[in-house]
Amino acid sequence: MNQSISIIGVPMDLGQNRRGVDMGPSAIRYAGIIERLENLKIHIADLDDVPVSRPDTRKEVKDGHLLNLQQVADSNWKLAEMVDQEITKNRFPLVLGGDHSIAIGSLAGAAKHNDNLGVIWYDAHGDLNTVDTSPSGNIHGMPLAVSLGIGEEKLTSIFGYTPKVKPENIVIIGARSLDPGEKELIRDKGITVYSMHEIDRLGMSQVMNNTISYLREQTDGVHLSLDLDGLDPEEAPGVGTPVIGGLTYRESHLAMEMLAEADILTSAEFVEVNPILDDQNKTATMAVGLMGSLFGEKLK
Ligand code: 6HN
Ligand code: MN
Ligand code: MN
Ligand code: MN
Repeated sequence: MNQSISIIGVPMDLGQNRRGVDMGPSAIRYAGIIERLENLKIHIADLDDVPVSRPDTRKEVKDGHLLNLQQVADSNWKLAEMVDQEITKNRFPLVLGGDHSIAIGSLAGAAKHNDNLGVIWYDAHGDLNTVDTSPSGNIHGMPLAVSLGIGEEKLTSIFGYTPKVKPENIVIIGARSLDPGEKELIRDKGITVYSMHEIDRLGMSQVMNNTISYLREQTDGVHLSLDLDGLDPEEAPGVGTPVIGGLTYRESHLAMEMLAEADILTSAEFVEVNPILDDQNKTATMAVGLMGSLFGEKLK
C-alpha cells in the first residue's frame, strides 16, 4: 500500500434529504482518524474539504426528478479534480463523506488513472438507480449507475469522460435493499453481487477471497466505496437509510484486514456517516476502526 495518504472531506448532504450527513467528515476526524493512521507511520496530509455549494434555500430544489442536481454535479467535479491531483502526486486518496453521491467524483478522479479500475461497493444498497428507476430522486442512490455511464448526462459527463468503470469490474458486497430497476441492471450487465444471502452461506472470508482474486486478475487498480449502512444499524445507527439484517463490525473488520493484506486498493472512501442520527459518535468511531485495519493496523 502507498504509504502516503491524502484525506479529502466532502461535507455533502445534497444527494439525499436528511440533514446531518454533511457533518460526517468532522465526526470521523473527531473520532481520531488522523492520529490512528499516523500511529501506523503513514504520512497523512489532511486536505481542505471540498466546497459544497448550498441551494438558495433548504427547500428541496428538484431538477426534473433529481434533488439538487446542479450542486451535486459541481461538488463532484471539484472532488474529481482533487482525487486526480493526489493520485498524480502518488498519494492514496482517502475520501470522507458526506452522502454517497460523492462516489461520482471519487470514481471520476480515480478512473482517469486506470483503464480497468475495479470497484468494491460495500453497501446495503446497489446505488444503481437512474432518474427513471429512482423511487426517491436522491442522487446518493445513483452513483454506481452514473459511473457506468448510465443516467443523467450532467452527472455521467463529470470530469469530461464516460464511462468511468465497466460492469465486469464491480463487486457489490452486503446488498439487501435493491429496487426493481437496480435488479434489472444487475442482471443485464452481469454485475457481481454478494448479497447478505451469499455472505451468510459462504462467510465473509470466502467472499473476500473470491473478490480479491477476481479483481486482482481483472483490474489494474481498485477503489473501495464503503457505505456505513452496509453494517447492521444496531451496530452502526448513524446512517440516513438504515436496513436491518446487515454486516457485523467483525465481518467488516475482517474484510478490511483481508484487503490490507491483499494490497490491491488504490483509493477508498467512507460515506454516509450522519452524526445527528448516531449514538455517541459510534458510527464514526467504527469507520475509524475499519480504516485502521484497512491501512494495516495489526493485533500482533
Ligand atoms: N445510499 N435505493 C434507494 C434510493 O432512494 O435510490 C436508497 C438509496 C440509498 C443510497 O445509501 O447510499
Ligand atoms: Mn446540512
Ligand atoms: Mn450507498
Ligand atoms: Mn447504502
